[in-house]
Amino acid sequence: VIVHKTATSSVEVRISIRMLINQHSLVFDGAANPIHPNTIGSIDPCCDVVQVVRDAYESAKMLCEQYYLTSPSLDLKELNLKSRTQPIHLVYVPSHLYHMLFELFKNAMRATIENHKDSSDLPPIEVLVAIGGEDLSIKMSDKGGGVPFRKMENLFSYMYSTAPTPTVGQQDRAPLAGFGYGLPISRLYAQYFQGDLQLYSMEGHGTDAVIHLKALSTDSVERLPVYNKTAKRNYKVSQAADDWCVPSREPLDMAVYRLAK
Ligand code: W6P
Repeated sequence: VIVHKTATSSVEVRISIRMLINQHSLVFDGAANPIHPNTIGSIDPCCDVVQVVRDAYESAKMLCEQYYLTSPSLDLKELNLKSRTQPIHLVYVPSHLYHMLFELFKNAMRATIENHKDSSDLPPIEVLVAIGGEDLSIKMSDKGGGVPFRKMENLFSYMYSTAPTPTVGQQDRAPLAGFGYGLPISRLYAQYFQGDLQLYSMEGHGTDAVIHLKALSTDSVERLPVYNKTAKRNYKVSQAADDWCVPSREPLDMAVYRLAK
């Protein structure tokens, strides 16, 4: 496997290699997956997007209820431009889609609950799946109070991810979603097949998270990392890329926080 000049991230390389190894072993194993007989390795040529949304919601809901004893409901709509009655299918890796949606649901649920602590009813999480001629987009909207614009880019930063989560009270329990590595990795999954993951937030209201995917399999070619001279130089110069947090590169106050713990 080769490393792209834009692939500054070792996670990108890891996603590509894992995809290749997994695909190879699944395909050459010879046995069809008994649960999903149509899949080719990890690729489902007829991936039921709405079903993956429901599955990811149910898993996040279970986690959420363990932690908060409550969870927001799901308001799911689908829009198929070409045929309004046809379900939305896509050639895709369901596990990647599930991973992204699960991450977004956890964040949306946490924001919703933390923002409605003293009210008895929670606003639902709204999901819209829309397919056009080119794009398949999934928008997840929460009314979790949003994130200030200034802090938006932090959500995709691995450095920020390692910061202690500002929880109220319980510092000893892992929160439902602690702005972990989940969001940056989910965006890499989306970008892997030429898609993207974007967050739009309005402080005081809520957050929209949109996953853009290619509707046509001819468009969703893998964004494979390529190894060339530039990449090689990059690896030599900046060994510690921003992907992994080397403890010695952490901000000082975090190192102090760790020592104090
Ligand atoms: C928030 C922060 C966030 C990140 C990702 C997805 C949804 C949300 N909602 O408040």
